[in-house]
Amino acid sequence: MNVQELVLKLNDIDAVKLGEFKLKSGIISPIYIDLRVTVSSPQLLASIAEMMYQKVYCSGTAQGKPSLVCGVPYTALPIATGMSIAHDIPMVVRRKEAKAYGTKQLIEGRFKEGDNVLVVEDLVTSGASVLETVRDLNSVGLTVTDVVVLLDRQQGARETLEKNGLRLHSVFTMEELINTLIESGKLAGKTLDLVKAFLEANRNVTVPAPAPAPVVVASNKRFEERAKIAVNPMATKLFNLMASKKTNLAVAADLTNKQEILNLAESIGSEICVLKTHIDIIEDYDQTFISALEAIASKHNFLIFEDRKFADIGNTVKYQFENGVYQISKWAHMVTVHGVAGSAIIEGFKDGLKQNGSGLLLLAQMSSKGSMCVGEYTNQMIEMANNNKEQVMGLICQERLQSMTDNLVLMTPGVQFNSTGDKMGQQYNTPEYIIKEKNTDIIIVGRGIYQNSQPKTEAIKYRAASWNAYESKNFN
Ligand code: 5BU
Repeated sequence: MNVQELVLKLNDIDAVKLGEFKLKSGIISPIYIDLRVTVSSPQLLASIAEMMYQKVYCSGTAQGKPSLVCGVPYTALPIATGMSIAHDIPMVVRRKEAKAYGTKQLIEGRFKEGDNVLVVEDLVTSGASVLETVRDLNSVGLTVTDVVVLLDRQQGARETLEKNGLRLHSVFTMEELINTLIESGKLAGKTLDLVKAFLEANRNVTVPAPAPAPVVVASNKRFEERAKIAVNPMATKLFNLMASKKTNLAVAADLTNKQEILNLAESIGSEICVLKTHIDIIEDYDQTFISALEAIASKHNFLIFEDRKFADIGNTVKYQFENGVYQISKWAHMVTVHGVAGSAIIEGFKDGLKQNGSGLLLLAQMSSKGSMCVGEYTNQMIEMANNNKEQVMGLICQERLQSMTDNLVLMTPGVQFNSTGDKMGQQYNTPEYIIKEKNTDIIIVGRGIYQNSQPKTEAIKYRAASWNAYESKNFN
């Protein structure tokens, strides 16, 4: 099959669409090539994979056969698979988002450092997506020299990739596609004028460098230093408290009777920096509980964290925070907030936070199986924290990502020495793993401590494990 025949076949299966389409870059285009439909035409798909392979290895520019081909979900994945099977080249797959749990691989498949990978994409516009793929492949030690696409939309990709040391091979360009459609009478008149004008206007789209890969990195500053950088006053207070008391253990006091919680607080208070409550699970709650808990908190020098997980519109969370039976803003030093309602939710807390100089903890990641707080959602929560430093004191997360700045306190639930999980989706990691490998600041332990027959002895063990993990890190 030659290129003209291929283009006409693609047109026949409706892969070429004319109209008004928003591209990933935000640009509105009068022509859109949707190669996803090729999965319905297996013969054509096989030919496409072969033509792309030939383009790279018969042009003489590529350096030998690659060790691996890399498919990017979704459209290019079947193409890369076809190439991999036909030429017996193993494949790796670049996930769109790293999984939050399990093996947490960004690149799936077996490979070794230094392997050369041929990146297979369906089409390129500006080259931004390809650069993201290459970045992720490089981050695990793989090298990329050649990129093959079926279609080059000729909007700057070739130049951008060249600047990044990458050779672009394309089976056909947008110009060739359009010429074939014109010659066969499938594109004419006003639509043709629109397409031509669009291509001319968007010839060179410059691409900003892709954002850094989401890697887990350690902070090189001690809590004392971070207390000085923190903007929210409660973040400063907590960093200083941890540094002076030498504990980064928080306990989740998920008991349903107020006296049981007070007993627990009294017994473990000397070991912790924070006591976390779910105030609405207490069956015999009344205001005396708060004053009793506050007295224990000031005696043992720990802060009170109400894990309310606010998630409504600003106006409603204002009521939920300041009013009702619990009047949380009056006593909680920190509360958790979901981002599903958008960043305007922060407005609902502004008055209440002033009462106590307290802070918000945004839920960037959760410990439960199948949590949807991953990928772009997590990034948005980090951004929300960075844009609201006065109100936001930290994040609830499972790992310290590069974009999490040192002013934020990072707290991690889902911690136990001896269990991998419960029957209701909770997943556990050890204190050492969370503090040393995942680089967060505070472990939150619930059942691991309050269900133990000796909560105090157990709290001492958790405290030692997480503090020693913190002390064993490298600081400036
Ligand atoms: P556990 O008994 O250690 O599993 O208790 C963990 C506590 O942390 C419990 O109060 C949860 O509500 C809380 N939690 C959590 O487990 N996972 C999360 O992602 C968030 C909070 Br956010």
